[in-house]
Amino acid sequence: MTNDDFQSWVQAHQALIESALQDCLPQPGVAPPRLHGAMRYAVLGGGKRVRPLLAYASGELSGADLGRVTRAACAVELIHAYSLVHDDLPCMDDDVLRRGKPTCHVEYDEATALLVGDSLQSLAFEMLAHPGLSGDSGVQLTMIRLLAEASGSRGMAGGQAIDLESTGKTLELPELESMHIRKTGELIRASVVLGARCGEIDEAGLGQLDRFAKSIGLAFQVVDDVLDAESSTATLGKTAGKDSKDNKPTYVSLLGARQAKEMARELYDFALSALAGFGERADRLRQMADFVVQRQF
Ligand code: GRG
Repeated sequence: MTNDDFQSWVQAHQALIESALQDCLPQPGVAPPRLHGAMRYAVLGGGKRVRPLLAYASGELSGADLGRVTRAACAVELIHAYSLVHDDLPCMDDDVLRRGKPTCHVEYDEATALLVGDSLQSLAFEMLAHPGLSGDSGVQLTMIRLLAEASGSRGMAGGQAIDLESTGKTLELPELESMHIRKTGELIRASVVLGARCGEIDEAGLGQLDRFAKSIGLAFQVVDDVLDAESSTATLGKTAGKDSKDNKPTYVSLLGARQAKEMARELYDFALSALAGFGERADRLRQMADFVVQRQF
């Protein structure tokens, strides 16, 4: 598969997820119109859609039906969008720019942004509980539980709690890693596993994918820290340099930029080694691993 082929695959699947998100979000005319308008503002027309793309890539590996993967991909992207809206609130990261436009609470108001996050979270589980998601209700329940665990207090929300507590403190590398495995890694892991679960995959295969996803999830965060330190607000579409301004421990503050980049490379190699047994079926996931570590925003 060439790089051109990958670029067209990314664009086609970004268009597919955009259209599915357009359809699953309530229309702005539906009551209450302000909340529904704000939900659409927070989700549509922005973002790289890394998590849906990972779900599609692992769905290709397991021979999954595209419609099923699209539902699972919507669920993870809705959870991600909710987390960004809440993360930007004044009581958390207090940011005014996201995906190149004013954050949800700036464009609307804080109460609306809070409800946007709540409602996106509920909609995510509605998508996953859809009767068309899986032919096997046991597998579907497993998928619902997986997303609940990945996004809840033992996963993303828990990671965010540790992040808030650690501002201004010095963390050791294992503590930083444990925070990011929860805050960023768990949802990335869920994206990969949910995509694969939409098709046929055995336990051994799931184990390999899990190893891949853990490494690539952490690599994603290391790259995020490097970009925050080295890139511009215009390129990122969000406020650059915020981590050091807010005195947050990051891979760059702990290791320096050069070593952080080396760490991302090691995690990338580790992720690829986890895919070794899959042969060509995992080529999209390999390309997604490149995409994650080479991204510029
Ligand atoms: C509020 C429960 C709760 C959780 C918030 C994910 C998160 C936890 C906060 C986001 C803040 C942040 C910068 C996290 C680091 C990595 C990350 C998730 C970056 C944003 O994800 P991208 O780059 O964003 O995939 P786009 O806009 O492309 O979707």
